[in-house]
Parts: sequence; C-alpha cells; structure tokens
Amino acid sequence: MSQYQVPVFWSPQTRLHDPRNEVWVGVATIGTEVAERVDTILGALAAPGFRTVEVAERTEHAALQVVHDAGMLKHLRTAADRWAAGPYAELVGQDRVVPYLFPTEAMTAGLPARPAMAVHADAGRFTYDTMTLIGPGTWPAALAAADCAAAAAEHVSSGAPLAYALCRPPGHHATPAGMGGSCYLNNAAVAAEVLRSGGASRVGIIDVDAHHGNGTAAIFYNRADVLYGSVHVDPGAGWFPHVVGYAEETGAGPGAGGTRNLPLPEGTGDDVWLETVADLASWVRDCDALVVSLGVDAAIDDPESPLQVTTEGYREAGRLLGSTGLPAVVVQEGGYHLPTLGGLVAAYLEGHAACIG
Ligand code: SP5
Ligand code: ZN
Repeated sequence: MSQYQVPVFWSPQTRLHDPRNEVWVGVATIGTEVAERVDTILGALAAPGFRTVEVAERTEHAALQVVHDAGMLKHLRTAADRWAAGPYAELVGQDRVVPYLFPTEAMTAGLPARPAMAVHADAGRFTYDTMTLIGPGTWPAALAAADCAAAAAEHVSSGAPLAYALCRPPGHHATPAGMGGSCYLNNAAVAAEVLRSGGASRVGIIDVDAHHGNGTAAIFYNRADVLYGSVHVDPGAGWFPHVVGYAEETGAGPGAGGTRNLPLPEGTGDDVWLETVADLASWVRDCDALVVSLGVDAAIDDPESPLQVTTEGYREAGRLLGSTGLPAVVVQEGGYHLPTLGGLVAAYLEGHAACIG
C-alpha cells in the first residue's frame, strides 16, 4: 500500500452553482451536474490515503486569461447580474440566464451584427447549447473550480508527484470562447497552463471522461507544447459533443500530431477501454507533466453514457497513468451516478497513488 497521501484540493464555493432544470431537446430535465457531487466525492475521499486541502478564495487566476477569451469571461462574470437587473427575471420568474437565440453565421449571414443588448440574446454568443445555464452562483463556483485546478497544479509544480482537484462545475467542454456541456471554465486547461508556467516544457492531457473534451482539444489544437488525448464514446454514434471528437482530428500547424481522439462504440467495457487508456499513457510518456481529465461517467451505472467501465477498471486506469511516472494533476470532470461516483474517483486515485514511492 502506498504511503503517499493524495492532496484533495476543493472549495465550498463550488457548491454554489445549481443547474436545476437544463433545457434538453426542448424539455426541462433535472440537471445531473449537481452540487451534491462535491459532497459525495469528499465523503469517499475521507479515507486513509487522502488529505483535503481547502482552497481559499482567490482572484481570477492569470491562466484564465490565457485559456479563455476576455469577452467570454466578462459574460460569465456579469450575466447573472444583468439578468437580475431586469425586467425579464421578474417577468419570467426564474433567476438563470437561458440563451434563446444563437447569433451564428446562419443568423447574421454576413451582416455587420452587434452584440445583443438583452443578456438572454447575448448569451447565445458564448454558449453553444441549452443545458449550460448561468445562475447567481455559477460564476463564483466556476471560478473556485478553476482555482482548485490551479492550486493543485501549483502544488505539483512545487514537487508533489500527484494532486487531485475536486473541480465542479466540470470544464473539458469549455472552449476558448464558449460554454457548453455543463462546463464554464476549462479547469484542465488551467492546470496545464500552470504546469507550463511552473517549468514543464511539455504537458500531456489524458481525458478519460465518457465524452470527448472538445473544449480542451480546441484550446490546444494548434499548440505543440500541450498534447491532448481522449478516449470517449463515439460521437458518430450520436453522442455529445456530436460534431467533433473523431479519430481523424490530430492537431494542426505547430500542434500537428499533438491530438489523439480514440472513440469507442457504445457498450465498450473494461478490456478495450483499458487497452485504449494504455495506448494514451505510452503516447504521453515523454512529456514533463500529466493532466488527467477524470470523468467517471464511462462507468457502467452512469446515466449519461453507454460505456461499461467498472470500478476496478477505473482503478486499473489509475495504475496505467500512474505508471508513466509523470508528476500529475488529476482534475474532476463528469460522473453523475451519485451512489457510485465517490467510489469510482477513489478507485482511480488509489490506483494512481499506488505507483508512487
Ligand atoms: C462534463 C460532462 O460530462 N458533460 C456532459 C455533457 C453531455 N451532456 C449531454 C446531455 C444529454 C442529455 N442528458 C439527458 C438527461 C435526460 N434526463
Ligand atoms: Zn462526460
């Protein structure tokens, strides 16, 4: 048994975001990315082998300016207050900003479009789905999640072999200028930037969430200093994010060859999933540091994906990535089955930590 105590960077502020009803194919569904996830995971990590570190409230981390567009950050910072200022908040009777149009090229069609004055119209400029709504607690929670990722990465830059960031809301679907897939700020990208600033010349990101991390992929697609590899359910089989995440996307420009997407069929279980994780682990072996986007929604009981990975599968994934020997920041992404969520995260981290010593 490893003696290393995995530090768990978390913040009570991450509970402040409430997804409530997400609009999914036109109907209000109960949000799955709930605050209770934080407590479920914390509960499972209140065990030997872990120690919690509460991240104090900080200012907007410099890495956020590198990862995200300034206009998007301003929108996220101000949208809830703009909505509350009226008159729609009262007329409609709910306190969240829900985009109702998307001013894409289909609408503007070459006309010199301006930013919309109404926040519910402006929201479509920075949000690419109807499931990623902004309420009063969204900005402080997203900011705290990014801070957890930054703090964990700073700890690893200072010499720790492994740190876990209990980020919530998750981040890997957040693109340079867009929110979506329940993600607002790209926590994994923040961790990678902090590791780069801390001296890692090349960072490998491995994303084991059930969904392709289109946000992280986009942020680093043209860059040679950060590799992105993902195993996920095939978007071609009709799964989020639908339009990207295919194997032929391998990076561009200086980042050519720096992206690897390994989509898997619905129903894939431990054997093939772990072979794929092993492939990605050997691909990043020559990097200086590792970021793991730890979504545990590939698990067999998860309601949001058709992959069939077991708890022991996640433990083995931890061993495979831990065997790289790279200093690693593990960032929480998806995982929605509350009864098993904490155990899945703990299993991954125990597997990873067992390689340290
Ligand atoms: C971080 C992450 O795992 N984001 C997940 C993004 C995919 N969400 C797609 C949602 C599909 C609709 N869920 C239907 C719930 C029906 N009750
Ligand atoms: Zn996911």
